[in-house]
Amino acid sequence: MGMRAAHAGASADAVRAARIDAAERVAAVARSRAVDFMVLCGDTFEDNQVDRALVARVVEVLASCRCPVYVIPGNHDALVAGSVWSDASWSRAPTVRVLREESPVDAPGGATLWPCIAKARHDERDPTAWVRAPSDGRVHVVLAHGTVESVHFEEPWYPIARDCADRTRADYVALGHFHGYTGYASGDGAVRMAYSGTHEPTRFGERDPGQALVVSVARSGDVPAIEPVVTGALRWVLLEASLQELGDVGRVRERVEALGDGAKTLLRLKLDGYLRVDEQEALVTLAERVRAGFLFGRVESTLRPAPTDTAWTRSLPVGPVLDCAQRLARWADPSCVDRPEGVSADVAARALLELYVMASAGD
Ligand SMILES: [Mn+2]
Repeated sequence: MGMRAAHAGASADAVRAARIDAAERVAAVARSRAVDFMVLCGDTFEDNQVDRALVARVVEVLASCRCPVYVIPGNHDALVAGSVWSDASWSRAPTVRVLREESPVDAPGGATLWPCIAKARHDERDPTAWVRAPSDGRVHVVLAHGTVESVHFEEPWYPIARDCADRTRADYVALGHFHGYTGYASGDGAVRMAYSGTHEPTRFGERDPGQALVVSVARSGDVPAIEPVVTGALRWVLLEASLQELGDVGRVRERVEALGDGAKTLLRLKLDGYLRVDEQEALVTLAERVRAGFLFGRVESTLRPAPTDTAWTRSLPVGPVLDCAQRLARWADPSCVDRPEGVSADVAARALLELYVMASAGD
């Protein structure tokens, strides 16, 4: 919450509002499933400078869950002096509890929580190192924020070992930091550790964001049942296409149209390759469609103009490549009368453009 969403341009307000709406859907899931409790595993907020009115609003949403809610600080909203966690609104919501110490906490349903607290933006230590759950029949749940080892992240801090669930003997390790739902198998193949991902997608290129996880552990030692529930509303779509052949603009247009209603979709269309003169108008129309038909739409183009005549063939080295280009150019001329059987002017023109693409690659 509180992301500036500068990457969403004029749609930033809508993107921020969607995150509150999605939080309300998370609370609705907690109510409808009558869960024992809910956990938020860090980076609830973009940073510790977010508007305190937003903090109060988030507390209000969490208080509407009708179950205890346990929250740990993450590296974006680390437990430091003057952090979001010092806001008075937390103390006004008795069912919402910010965990500030590394010590086990009893939760409803016979669970024991092991909160691993981020106290700085960066840390090179495994935040779960202190946890070792006893075999006492309770359901042990580790709450941690960090980077599971050997996974690439932009923010590779707070390393968490892949065998964390085995080592800590936890029934479940609830993770925050990564934006997409990702589970990790224990030594016996059962998944006892997972990132829920963010409740609402955040940016282009994410995998499986926009969900909450409903996790059920009937008894200590049982394999957790993990059910992802969709809570996000906006789609962030990155479409990439390389234009090479006549008709490619139309094919890209079909992919754009296949996205359907654009009111909840942010679209980045990346184009490279070659644009033919006879498709320039179609491209302009497509770009207008992308800009006007979506909540956010942007075309990023490194298209180069395809040749309008065959003058470029004169720069080819003498030999088979030049011979080939000259022959194709002659066949591509609609008035040519000696094309081999099965070769149309259009096929020859396409082949000539492909030769142009190859000959000019790396220019
Ligand atoms: Mn983080």
